[in-house]
Amino acid sequence: MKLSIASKVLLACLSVAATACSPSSPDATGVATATDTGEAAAPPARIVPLPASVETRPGELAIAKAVAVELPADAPMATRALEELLDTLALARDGAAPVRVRLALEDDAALGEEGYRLEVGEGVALVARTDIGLLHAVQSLRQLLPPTAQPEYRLPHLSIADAPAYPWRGLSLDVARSFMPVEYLEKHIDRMAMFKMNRLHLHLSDDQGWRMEIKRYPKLVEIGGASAVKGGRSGWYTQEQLEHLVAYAQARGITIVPEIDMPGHVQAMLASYNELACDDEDNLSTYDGLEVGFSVLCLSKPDVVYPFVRNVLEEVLAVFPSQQIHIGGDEIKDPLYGEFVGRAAAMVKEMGRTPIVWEEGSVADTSPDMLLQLWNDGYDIAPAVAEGHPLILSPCTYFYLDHGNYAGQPQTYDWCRKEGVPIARTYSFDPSKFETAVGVEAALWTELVHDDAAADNRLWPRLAAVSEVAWTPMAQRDYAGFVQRMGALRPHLDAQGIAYHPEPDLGWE
Ligand code: TNX
Repeated sequence: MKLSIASKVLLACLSVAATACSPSSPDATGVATATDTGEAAAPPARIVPLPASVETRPGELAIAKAVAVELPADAPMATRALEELLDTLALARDGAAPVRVRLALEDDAALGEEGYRLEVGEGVALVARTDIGLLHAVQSLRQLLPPTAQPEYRLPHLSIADAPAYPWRGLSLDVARSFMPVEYLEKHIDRMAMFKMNRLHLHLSDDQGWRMEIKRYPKLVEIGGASAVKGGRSGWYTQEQLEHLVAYAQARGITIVPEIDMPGHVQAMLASYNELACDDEDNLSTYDGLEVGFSVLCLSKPDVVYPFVRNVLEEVLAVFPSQQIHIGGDEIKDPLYGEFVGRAAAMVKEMGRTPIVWEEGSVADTSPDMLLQLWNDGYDIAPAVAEGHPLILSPCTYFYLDHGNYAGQPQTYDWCRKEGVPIARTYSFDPSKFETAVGVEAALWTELVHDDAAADNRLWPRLAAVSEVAWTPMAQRDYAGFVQRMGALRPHLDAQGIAYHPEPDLGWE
């Protein structure tokens, strides 16, 4: 395969630590076991996603009341996470405490961009090359500890060396069909961070609603923001709220990737600004149904459509610093479709960013530095891979979380897989079959998901499986081990107030 320079650069900046992601394997179940130290033995090291290597040693470390903390000056994300952890566990910071928790940045190339080492012995040492690596180490430490304050904590003596297989570990949330409040998104970001996920893709526009304030075109939210799928929530975000969310996510190691879906899925846009439709268009009202693929920007009016698209993108990019920007491109048949994708992608590039388009965009004539998001398992993506397009993998039979946790779950779709998408199915995906994959991304479409509890039920615990698919190489994963480790992490999900699906496979019925 020949990759263009741009594509190589993109892959290089996305692909983190594949080399550092080596290592030794855990025991057969993937669960590192604690040594038998008597009655109050430390719990086994149960971490999701499974680290590259976990070695436990005899002995354990007891911690009570306070720890001495050593922090590097320039690791704000890890520092914030550690302080939050200590607060949650009611552990004071006291330089004279017998147990020392030491976070250090070391310029060791073997650690890679996101890798870390975690040692528990006489004290606790977390080492990484970057703030993000240290943040991952803190998340692992957090999972080794209980989620709420206890009189005493016990950690098994161990060494963890870890790094992710893929740099893109994402979730796409459809806030367009049904709006999700900022407070929910904040909670959700915290939950994703616990599983070391790092991309939150917000599907900000669709036929049923437009969710981002665009100052130049206020009717987008006045009209499009007041609309939603039948039974769903309407609403929209101010640019200030989105900037707040971007910063909130950034502080937790997560990049928010915005999507404005074009040139189809645009009824909310057409209802707001009728001139974007062709003159013979007679349906210009907002839409609350479930159909897809019926609306399109009038591509034979380039003088109207392209300046509008450019102006919208300019405001989107000003709010979202993400290097990658999603411009949609799904489910539309129009003779000018390929030209539109080419021109919209070029605009994003001119603005210094990298476009993402749903798989269908592969028909457009673009350079390979455009990312494609694969969503149909059977789509012939091979030609695009041969051209060097990096892929975000979201095949619907594994990752469409609007499909049931089990076959026939009420209020779920089954168009992609009639048996639903049970957690074991999600877990079984092997991304390595796709040569140019940068990672995986699950998707929660919200035609049938209308409140926070329903979103929690569809996302959890399946999103934890997604995190492991993206983090841990296939050869090291095993479902039985995952089941055990997730079983042990249930109190952490409870402590976060997640209304998860009571998954029988995890013994959560
Ligand atoms: C397909 S995947 C869609 C969405 C729907 C979803 C429902 C994709 C790019 N388009 O518009 O919401 O199916 O499962």
